[in-house]
Amino acid sequence: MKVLLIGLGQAGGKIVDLFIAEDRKSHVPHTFEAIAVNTALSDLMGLKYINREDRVLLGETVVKGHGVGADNKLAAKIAEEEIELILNKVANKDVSTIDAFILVAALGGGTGSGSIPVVAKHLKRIYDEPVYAIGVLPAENEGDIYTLNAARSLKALLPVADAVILVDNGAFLRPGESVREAYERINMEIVKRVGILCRAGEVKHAKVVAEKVVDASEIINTLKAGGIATLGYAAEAVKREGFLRRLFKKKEYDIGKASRILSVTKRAVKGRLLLPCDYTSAQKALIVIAGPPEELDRKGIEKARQWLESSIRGTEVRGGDYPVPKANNVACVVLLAGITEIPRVKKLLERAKKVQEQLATEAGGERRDLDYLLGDIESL
Ligand SMILES: Nc1nc2c(ncn2[C@@H]2O[C@H](COP(=O)(O)OP(=O)(O)OP(=O)(O)O)[C@@H](O)[C@H]2O)c(=O)[nH]1
Ligand SMILES: [Mg+2]
Repeated sequence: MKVLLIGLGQAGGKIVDLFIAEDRKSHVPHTFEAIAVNTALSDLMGLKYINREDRVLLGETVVKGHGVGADNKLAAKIAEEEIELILNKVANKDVSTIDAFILVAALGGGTGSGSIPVVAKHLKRIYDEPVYAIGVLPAENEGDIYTLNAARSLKALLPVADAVILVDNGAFLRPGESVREAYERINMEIVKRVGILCRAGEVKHAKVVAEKVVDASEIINTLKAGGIATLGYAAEAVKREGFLRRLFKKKEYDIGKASRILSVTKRAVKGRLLLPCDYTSAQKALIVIAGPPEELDRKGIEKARQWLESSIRGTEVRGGDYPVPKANNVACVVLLAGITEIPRVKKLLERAKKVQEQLATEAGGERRDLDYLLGDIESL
């Protein structure tokens, strides 16, 4: 699936920059094009792989290139007023060759959080291609304002994006580690998973051919579930068996291959998802098995697909393979779409509601105090 990525804010820009770095290393023809948007000049300057002419500085006259300081309402206003700057950059890309847009931002900050729903809305207005979002939620220990920002942004984003792939910054923390220390690892998890998913259908130009290609329509149809989606991943090392051994012990070898695919799929779903949630509440799903072509057993993929189909609420599970010659592991990426049972998001929204009420009483309280005091003052 050919994708135009738009990284918004600091985290969004960094993640998209990593997408491009990995994409340019891959043996598969380029899958991603990218644009970066920010209100902070230094963040844009810090990017390494996104072309300079594909970087957009917003709100220059308002915040003078210094960022919006976690004020996502201000960021939304600036994005709305200066949307043409972004749309012009998009128009400079050859949109007719892309299958989808993916907007990437941390939802807890200011610039990315505030601008992502605005950009999604305008892209939907102009283009027929689906508009997806990757939204990074703050970890629980990141503070009230980030929680409120994320809740507001999610509320605005869900009705306009075709699907929102959520990532929890807290999901990948090791004991005693700060979120900042984990950024690189989290960003790599996102890029690896989404990269495999999108690249899987693009190998058709290479020497090897997938048995069951995961083309753009498979991903798009899965994400038609709408709402919230997430991704699972697991991998298992493979021992390269010699040709003769494979030939003479074919049956045994095939059973081993099929059961490996099933077990790696189960681990991808039940292990660490980008967003912890109850996977059985998914409405649709897509399984991609990547690895050396001789390991991608058709029956194994079918078994894995049937297992997931019988495990989730919905009934539509797709499956395909992504041959990677000389790979030393079999990896599985699972896209779970239309998920509804997400305690992490429920908790975030409940906390955001409390924070909002607290802020309102503080503001209300101040107003009452002044009114009360003014009542004692004689007017002119
Ligand atoms: N996963 C991940 N999260 C990040 C990264 N950098 C920042 N964050 C998280 O992103 C949130 C803050 O959003 P930023 O992207 O820094 O903010 P911004 O969009 O640039 O907005 P302003 O700086 O307020 O203008 C917090 O939850 C951070 O923990 C990163 O590289 N990776
Ligand atoms: Mg910033």
